[in-house]
Amino acid sequence: MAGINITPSTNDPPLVLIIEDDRTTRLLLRRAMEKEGYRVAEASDGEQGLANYTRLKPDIVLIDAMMPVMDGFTCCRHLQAFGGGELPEATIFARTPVLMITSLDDPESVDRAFEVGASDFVTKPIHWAVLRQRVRRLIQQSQLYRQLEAANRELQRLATLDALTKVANRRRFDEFFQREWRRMMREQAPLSLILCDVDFFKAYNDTYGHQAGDDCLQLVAAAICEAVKRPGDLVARYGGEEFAVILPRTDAIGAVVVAEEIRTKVAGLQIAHNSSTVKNFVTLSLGVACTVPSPDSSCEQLLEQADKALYEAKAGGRDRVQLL
Ligand code: GH3
Ligand code: MG
Ligand code: MG
Ligand code: MG
Repeated sequence: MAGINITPSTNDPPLVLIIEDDRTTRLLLRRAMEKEGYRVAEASDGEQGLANYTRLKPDIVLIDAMMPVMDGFTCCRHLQAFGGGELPEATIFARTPVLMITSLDDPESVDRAFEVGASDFVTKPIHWAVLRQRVRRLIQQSQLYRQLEAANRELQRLATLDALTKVANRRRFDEFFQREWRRMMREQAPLSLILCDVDFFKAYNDTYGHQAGDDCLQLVAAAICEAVKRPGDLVARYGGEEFAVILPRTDAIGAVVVAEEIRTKVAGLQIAHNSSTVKNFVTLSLGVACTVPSPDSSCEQLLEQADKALYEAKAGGRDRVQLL
């Protein structure tokens, strides 16, 4: 997974929160955990345990089942609620693990412990080797799960970006376009699309080389992003030297204003282009289309319309915005 950098949020040893009303047991638990190299926090009943949990965000909770004020089962149920309430079974590993300490002569409490969301249990009198191993395994599991989640989020982010220009890629464009099409249909609001194409880009590559061409595309993409300001808009690399901009809730007049702003920004970069026959710097041609989506039209039609507008902008002399 080259290029994906997942670092743990902290290098501190894991923090164990011990919630236990019996002082002696609490002390023994603390010693055992400190011997393993963990940091330890304590609480002597469920209520205090909840307060410490939210304040300290421990990596694991050891909780006694039988306690005054609030027992371990009730406390455990509340702890799960902090992890996102009614989570599906599959996300159980996403929560902070809770190890319940039950009485050996009380087999029903084991069932109850799992019912309220405990990750595992040990029995009293405590078998210290068993406790150590279970704590170690639960911490490892939850750390691994978090790393996987972070890697997954990073992969998803990378999968939607164009590697060269860092704007959205074609796949993200398609997804976004269809979603906004449906949303604007529900809202009966206009959806605008701008297609931007670099003028005489083949000649640019031939004159200045492919590397300069790549650099140019990066600058153009950044300039387009500068001109597109609303957080609900999307700038994407549509392919090669073409970029697409999706503007939800924007009418044709608004879209033309944005397109002009893009054209001006890119021209303003003043990237020398001596093989261009329109200007001696890099310019864009832009096709704009707008519609209020309806069930008897399609997003493909809007795309075709923008493409046609772009063609007309090219035919009309390039370095211009054309609305269709
Ligand atoms: P027009 O004004 O009609 O748009 O002419 P054009 O030369 O820009 O259009 P054409 O489609 O003939 O050429 C597009 C060029 O864009 C050809 C291709 O090599 C270049 N290109 C596409 N993707 C990339 C890229 O990622 N990097 C570089 N350097 N060039 C690219
Ligand atoms: Mg107790
Ligand atoms: Mg093109
Ligand atoms: Mg071109």
